[in-house]
Amino acid sequence: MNTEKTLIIIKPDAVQRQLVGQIVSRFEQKGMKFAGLKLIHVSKAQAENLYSVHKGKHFYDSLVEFITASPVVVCVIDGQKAISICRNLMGATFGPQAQPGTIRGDFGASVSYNLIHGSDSPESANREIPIFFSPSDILNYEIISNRWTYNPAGEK
Ligand code: IDP
Ligand code: MG
Repeated sequence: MNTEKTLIIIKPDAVQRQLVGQIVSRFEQKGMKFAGLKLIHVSKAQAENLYSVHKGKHFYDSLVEFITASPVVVCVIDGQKAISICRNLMGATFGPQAQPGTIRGDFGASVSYNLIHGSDSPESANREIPIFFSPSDILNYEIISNRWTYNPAGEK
């Protein structure tokens, strides 16, 4: 079975608004497997590394300040098509534009406080995950109910 890993961060606004449980539930309900999950305070160095692609943009400094301002929950989700499935569950970047039914669409009204980060490609995931997780923090196990979440015969 072809699986991929993605980095999900439940951002400071979501932790402060006590939405962690509801956001984790969205991923669990979809059948996503958490391979890593921890509450941390992001350091400035980690934030600058995570957001290095945005260095120089008008929102960069406030983004680094925001993500380091209060604890976050960092997660690794592992599954077939996990990156696109998680991005779809998150919704569009800006709360006012995100569709109802998505995490940002249901919980977010702000552009910069948008509750959640998710890797946008396998390359991004491979770069982002080691910023927060050592290999031994990422667990390899089966979710038994996934026998009926994905067709075991495979899908095109
Ligand atoms: P994404 O989180 O949907 O992948 P990116 O374009 O990668 O969106 O931007 C990273 C983060 O930077 C966003 O999640 C948001 O917190 C912040 N951000 C992006 N564009 C803006 C902006 O125009 N104003 C304020 N914050 C922004
Ligand atoms: Mg992004």
